[in-house]
Amino acid sequence: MRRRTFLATTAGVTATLAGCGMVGGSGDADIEMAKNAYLPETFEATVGEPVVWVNNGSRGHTVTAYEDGLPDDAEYWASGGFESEAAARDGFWERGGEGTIRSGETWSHTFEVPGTYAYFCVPHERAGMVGTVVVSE
Ligand SMILES: [Cu+2]
Repeated sequence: MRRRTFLATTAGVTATLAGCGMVGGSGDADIEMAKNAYLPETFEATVGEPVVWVNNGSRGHTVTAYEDGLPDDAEYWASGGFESEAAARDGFWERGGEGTIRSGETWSHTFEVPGTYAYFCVPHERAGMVGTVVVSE
């Protein structure tokens, strides 16, 4: 198992080192992205522990917070590090897919404020690719 994790990590390094949130292989992931869905659609997380998404599909996906789907006092969060939902949408559609987590890549985010977080995939929102993270202490 450790060997498999190591190989998966090595394969992804060159493609993802420039972005933030690079973590280990897909065996470490909490939420899978494939076929225009997040699995599980609702994930229960803990404050201070990273939540890891992996793209096991062939298309690129994003993990993008709904600005009106954040607990009070929580910061905006999205793959690509955008500061607002509008910036994330523009980054994807106007600037060549910024924020994309490509096939085989992982991305992680650590939640510091408990509560319910709603998020979506920019290119596949209309196909129903939405998810929820419920964070508790
Ligand atoms: Cu998607």
